[in-house]
Amino acid sequence: MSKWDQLTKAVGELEEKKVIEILHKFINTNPSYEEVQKVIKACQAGMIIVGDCFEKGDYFVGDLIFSGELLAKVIAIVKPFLGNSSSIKKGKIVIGTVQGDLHDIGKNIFKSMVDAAGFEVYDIGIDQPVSAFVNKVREVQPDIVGMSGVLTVALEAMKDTVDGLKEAGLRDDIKVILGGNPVTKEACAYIGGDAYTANAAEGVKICRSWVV
Ligand code: B12
Repeated sequence: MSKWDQLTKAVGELEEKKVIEILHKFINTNPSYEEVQKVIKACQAGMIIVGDCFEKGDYFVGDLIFSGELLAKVIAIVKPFLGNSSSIKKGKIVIGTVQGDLHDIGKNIFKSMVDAAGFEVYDIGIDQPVSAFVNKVREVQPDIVGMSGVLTVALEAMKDTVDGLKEAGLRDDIKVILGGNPVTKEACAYIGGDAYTANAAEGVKICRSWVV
């Protein structure tokens, strides 16, 4: 089994000791940005196993909470290897998890990466109503708005948020990127986003392409 499969399995089985052991060995190799992406991918796959076990009734909400804490530790360990935040900022981005959704691990990963890529990041947090996005966009006039959501119901909240930005007359001045597993091509078109992804590194590439 490859080390990435081992990591996926250890995250899926909530084996904290094993996860931390694999990561400590990994960071001792002074990993590149691309290698850190492999860690994130492996952990994301592990979290899908956690979600599947929860759906089957083998794991409970307490296990979801534990998996969230475990992934936060993983991100703290690999964050120094995601690159240095550049002092010359390339663009502004407002990010947040939409109303009704409390998940923020993916958002926080994207935040760390887009910050390291040189963006000025304004993170408004989780479970954010339309008004919070609208107010922040009015205040900081970003180039991009990033919305995160992993619950199916987040899709409607994303649509409401994009509609709210339209009603406030702000939509035409910004690009909107949607992040999270439930966002498909069709969902993105329905919501009115400019792009979508379930991969933070791809999200960073898209954002970069918008501000060059
Ligand atoms: C951990 C977890 C929790 C934790 C979250 C802790 C935290 N601080 O975030 C807690 C315990 C709070 C939780 C609660 C619940 N959860 Co939960 N949870 C999960 C779990 C296991 C992992 C999510 C995760 O962090 N994945 C890892 C990250 C890295 O992946 P990611 O979020 O997709 O992010 C990546 C990309 O999508 C992208 N990205 C993310 N955001 C953004 C934003 C932008 C702008 C960009 C560009 C990119 C980007 O970048 C990331 C890295 O590549 C998932 C299982 C799954 N399959 O996802 C269930 C899951 C999402 N939860 C689920 C459920 C049902 C719940 C609860 C309703 C459970 C309950 N009965 O209380 C509550 C809902 C609370 C709420 N209102 O939000 C379901 C959702 C089902 C559905 N279709 O809606 C899932 C799918 C589990 C399942 N299979 O049943 N959960």
